[in-house]
Amino acid sequence: MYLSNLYRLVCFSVCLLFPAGLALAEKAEKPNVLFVAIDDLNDWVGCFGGHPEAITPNLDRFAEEGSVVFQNAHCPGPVCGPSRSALLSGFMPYRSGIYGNSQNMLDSGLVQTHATLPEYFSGNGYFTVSRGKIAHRQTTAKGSDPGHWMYDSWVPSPGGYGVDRSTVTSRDKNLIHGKKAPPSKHTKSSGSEFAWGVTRGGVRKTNDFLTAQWAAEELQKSHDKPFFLAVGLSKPHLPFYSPQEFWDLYPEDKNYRPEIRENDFDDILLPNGKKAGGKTKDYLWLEQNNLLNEAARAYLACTSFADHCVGTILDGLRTSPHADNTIVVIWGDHGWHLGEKLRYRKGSLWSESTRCPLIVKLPGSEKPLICRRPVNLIDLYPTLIELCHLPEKKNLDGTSFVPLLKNPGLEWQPTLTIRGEGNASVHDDRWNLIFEKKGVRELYDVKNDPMEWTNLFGKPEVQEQQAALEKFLPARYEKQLPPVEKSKGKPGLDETIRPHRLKLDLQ
Ligand SMILES: [Ca+2]
Ligand SMILES: [Ca+2]
Repeated sequence: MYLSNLYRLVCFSVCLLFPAGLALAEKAEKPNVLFVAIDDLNDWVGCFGGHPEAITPNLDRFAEEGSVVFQNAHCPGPVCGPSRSALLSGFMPYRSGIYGNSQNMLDSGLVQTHATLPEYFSGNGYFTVSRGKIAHRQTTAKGSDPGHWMYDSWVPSPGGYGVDRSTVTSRDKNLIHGKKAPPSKHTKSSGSEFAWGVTRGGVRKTNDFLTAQWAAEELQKSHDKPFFLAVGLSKPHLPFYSPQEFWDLYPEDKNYRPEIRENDFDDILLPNGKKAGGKTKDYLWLEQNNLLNEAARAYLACTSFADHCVGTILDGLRTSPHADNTIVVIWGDHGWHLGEKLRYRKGSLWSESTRCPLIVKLPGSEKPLICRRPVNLIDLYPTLIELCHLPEKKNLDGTSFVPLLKNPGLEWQPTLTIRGEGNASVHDDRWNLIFEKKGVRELYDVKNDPMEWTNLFGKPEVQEQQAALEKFLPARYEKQLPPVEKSKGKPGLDETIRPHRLKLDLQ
């Protein structure tokens, strides 16, 4: 902070003498930010080591080009809404009351009085621009709210994925490769359609590629101000639709399933002694139709497609005038189960669901580093403030991890993930402690038991570690905010939010 104050003083003095020189000095000093979100990407990425067959050459190349790969990064909440709302607002779910996908961050008193991350950058001299999913889309009484109001410029995506219906497998529709599957009790679903298939029209017709191409073009532009460019890719979020060429990377006859233990819940018990879980409907439907392996293959194909789009964005940066003065942050909003703990999807406090990809590259850095210290997406707001020399912002829940970018082996505090009001996990370098409101308690030695098969909670040999981690659990949880007010069919964006926010005296 001292250095940055000194910098401002020097700039101020220079400004008095050479007003035109200040703009130049500031522009040279302030790095741009390229902020790339990948929806529902877990650690099945080469440089994260989560799957031996994952083919992600673009993310891996980027990791090798002097990035810091955070292999033990976690989400504030294990679904889109709370994770992204926390990252963007800077407030953890237990403080904002945003625990699920049905709450709008604008209903939080904290968000109403504080600038979000893009707003803070805009208010401090940056040009902020975005396309694709960064915030979790909500509705308001006046229309749609995809977070457009946070940016100086927000570009809508065309949306939708054309798919070849003859290739579609869908649990919700009970279809296998476009044909009716045998009758099943397990088809009824809530949430996104559990489906996969091949897109029509090739890569260039896909929403994510168009978004990536837009970002690459945006990166060629020159601006008077430093920029904060936020790009959101929507895959590998369900349904797993991807172009044929990415399916072709994964031969059908190979095994892609992670190792699964049928008795995994024998040691995860409710206070009444009953097992706290078992096979979910997704799992049962896939098992009934012998599709467990194909589901994993579909996710991998979709991941390779997302990686291709990341490559398009990064190639845009490499050939741009900003290549040497841009901080790059690539993040996934949470993890994803593909059969582990007998389930699919996200939303749990096991590491499969809380761990998310996070890669940060500073301008000019050439040495690739791996950081295994526990960090969290909540830390990005204060980290980017520090990296871009913006004024310090008080009250944020995260901690700047700038010291880890220079020395990834530094001692570091454990980090939290919140799932609903009253449920939390605490991760440190080695352990995952899970506390649930309904009384389930778990402790895993993730370092030696990465699949979290053996629950050690309460065992005498782990008492010390357990007690140390329990200290990091939230003392209280803010009450969950009410679900969003529906727009009652009003089409279009809610255009009243940004003018309202600009009028506020935000902290
Ligand atoms: Ca997500
Ligand atoms: Ca177990």
